[in-house]
Amino acid sequence: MATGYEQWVEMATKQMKGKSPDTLNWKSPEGITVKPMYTDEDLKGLESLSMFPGMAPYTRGPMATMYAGRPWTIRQYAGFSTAKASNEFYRKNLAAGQKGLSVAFSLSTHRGYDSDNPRVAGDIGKAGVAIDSIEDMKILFDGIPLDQMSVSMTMNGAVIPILAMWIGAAEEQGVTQDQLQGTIQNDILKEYLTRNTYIYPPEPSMRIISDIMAFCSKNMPKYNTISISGYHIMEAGADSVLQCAFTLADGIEYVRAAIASGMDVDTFAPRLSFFFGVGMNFFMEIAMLRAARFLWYKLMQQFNPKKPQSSMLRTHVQTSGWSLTEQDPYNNIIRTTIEAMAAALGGTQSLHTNSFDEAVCLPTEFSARIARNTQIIIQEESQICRVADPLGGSYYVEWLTNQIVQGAEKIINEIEEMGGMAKAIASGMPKLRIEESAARRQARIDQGKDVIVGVNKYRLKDEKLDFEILEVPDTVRLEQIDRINHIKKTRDNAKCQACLEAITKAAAGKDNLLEVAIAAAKARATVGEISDAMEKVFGRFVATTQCVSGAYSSEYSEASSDAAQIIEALRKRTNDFMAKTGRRPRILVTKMGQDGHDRGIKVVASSYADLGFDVDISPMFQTPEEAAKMAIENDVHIVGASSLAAGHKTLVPELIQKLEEKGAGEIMVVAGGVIPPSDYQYLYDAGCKGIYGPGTPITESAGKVMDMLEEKYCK
Ligand code: SCD
Repeated sequence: MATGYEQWVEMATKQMKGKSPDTLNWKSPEGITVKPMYTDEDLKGLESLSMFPGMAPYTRGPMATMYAGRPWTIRQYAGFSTAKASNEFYRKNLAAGQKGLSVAFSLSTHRGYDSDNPRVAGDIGKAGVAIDSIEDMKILFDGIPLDQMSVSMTMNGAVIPILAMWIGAAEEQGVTQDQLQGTIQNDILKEYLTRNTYIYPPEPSMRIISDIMAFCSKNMPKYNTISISGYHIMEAGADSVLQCAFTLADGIEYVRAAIASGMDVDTFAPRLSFFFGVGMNFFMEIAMLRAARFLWYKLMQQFNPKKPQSSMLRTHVQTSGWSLTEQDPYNNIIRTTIEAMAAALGGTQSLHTNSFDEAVCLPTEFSARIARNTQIIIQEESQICRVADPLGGSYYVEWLTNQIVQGAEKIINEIEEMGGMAKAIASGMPKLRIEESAARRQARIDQGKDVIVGVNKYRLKDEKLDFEILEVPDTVRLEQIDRINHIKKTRDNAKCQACLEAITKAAAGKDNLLEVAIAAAKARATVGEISDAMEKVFGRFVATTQCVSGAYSSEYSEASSDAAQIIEALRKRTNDFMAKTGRRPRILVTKMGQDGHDRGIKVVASSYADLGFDVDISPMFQTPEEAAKMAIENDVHIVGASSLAAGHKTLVPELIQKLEEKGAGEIMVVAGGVIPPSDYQYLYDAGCKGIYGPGTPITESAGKVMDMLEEKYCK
């Protein structure tokens, strides 16, 4: 008598007209082979991961009742322009059902620069709110009771001045430190890995983290001292196994640093929190969150924690910004809903849902409302909150959870053998793995193997944007500069200077940096001044740029002959160019301003190199002047400027102008990234030769670049 499974195989084979159901197996980006059907047989012999929600090993969630007792926090990440404008936005959102705040800071603030610093002229208030002093911070939270509102702040580089200003602003509101609740991102390791808003080198940066943990565990017991972030790792291109492994390995490194600084694990570990990114691979995302909780529990046991909370992974989730498309952008509402469902079914504690227009511009009030209501509707209409971990016991989900545990554990062991995550990052291993994964993904999309609706399939013939675009005016910078000048004129300068000297002394010695910075913040020292006071001792970190090779083209090795032909044709064109001109086409890819998102340029650089270009990558955070100088020194034909943080209208025209001023007007400039189509003409008028928005296949942009180069140099 055939078993149930054998009968199923027979039936499936018949339905597939004789083909084996194994032909439906799908290999995920993580390298996991997913079958079309799972049974209890698939769980045999696997480590048992699932117990009860709220109980170790927490695979099923950190709380016993999960959302049946209290749903996740609807916490939208936002901030732009001035503190006043952001404060108004927050208050409206809270009145409309948002439950917690999550502050996005200006990139200038992230990097410890005041708004009057010429390096950041193109960044002020564009991708987050500009904060220069405690006065700005007080306005940001005006009318928002900080003893009741949980506030998350995404800050890593300038974490000491910003946290100090927040604590100071709360105290001036009459709120004591022990009443404060919220989270500071404070995760510097992933900044070196992907996000790039670091200021100091790794060693003093790790000391800053330990100082914050020590201060907060003593004075702010309700405060989450770090948000160990996988989100940026995913957005940089990591698959779910890589995201899970690298994030937990970062976490372990922080635990070790805190213990090495003399803290007991149970004093700080209960207030470690996490942050994951969730994309479109629905069940994989759910399994990743479950696997991360299990693995964190398991990894933490080496430190012998006594409190259960010390090994309980609590997390915030953000839906994937990268999965949003500029083309047919209302599709993004559907994508975000699916991703939000995955986050909820994976058991997140807090959630941000992206706005549909984020591949084009900053969210408007309208798009932010839809994003927020996505969560409210799931919580209040769908009834999915009624049961804790409703997918617990699903053959497929449990099996997949186990696959991610095994895959991530392997990578974590590899990192342990290298001596931990700080050493692994220094070796470049995680960065290269992430970039390789990103380049492969791009190649799969460019070939249509991975479908993106509206981009590489079902593309609209006529794309037109029919929604409002939010633009931050350049006057924000001038307003901020006025405010800085006023503060410097009206404060007690001698007192402020003494506080800044105390910070430099603490940086060189052992005093707690946060404690001395709170005094400086209250004495009206600015973000730039407090950062500089530490920089005197710590120095500023400059990253070296590495790039993978071969990952993009290797995805084409098994590609359809059409796709392989496109690649071959482009390679032939770059070879012919060399034959005719004596040099390969040479491109400088650069990031100007303080925008740290470098996935785009890394993918472009490694793919263009695979296609036969000579590629130079500039260091991060260039001024237009520096980028122009490098282009000339490297004698490139063309510069590709990537902008994802709304600085394009200032930075790209300035680059073109600087090239002309230096007598190198023949070097062409093209731009890519998040640039609203309504700004295209402005950039063309300024002399930009091409603009390649999100979703442009590499083969398409490279083809257009070659058209221009051949026209100019080969005719
Ligand atoms: C929860 N509680 C329950 C319960 N569920 N009590 C009874 N029954 C239940 N079922 C309790 C908890 O114990 C807690 O109380 C309180 O309710 C709040 O719940 P929580 O789970 O702690 O939720 P929250 O306060 O929202 O905290 C969630 C995190 C926190 C722990 C994850 O760290 C957080 O808010 N993180 C957000 C991070 C963030 O916003 N990041 C944005 C990054 P007690 O506290 O008393 O125990 C954006 C970013 O980087 C974007 C990209 C970029 O800029 O590059």
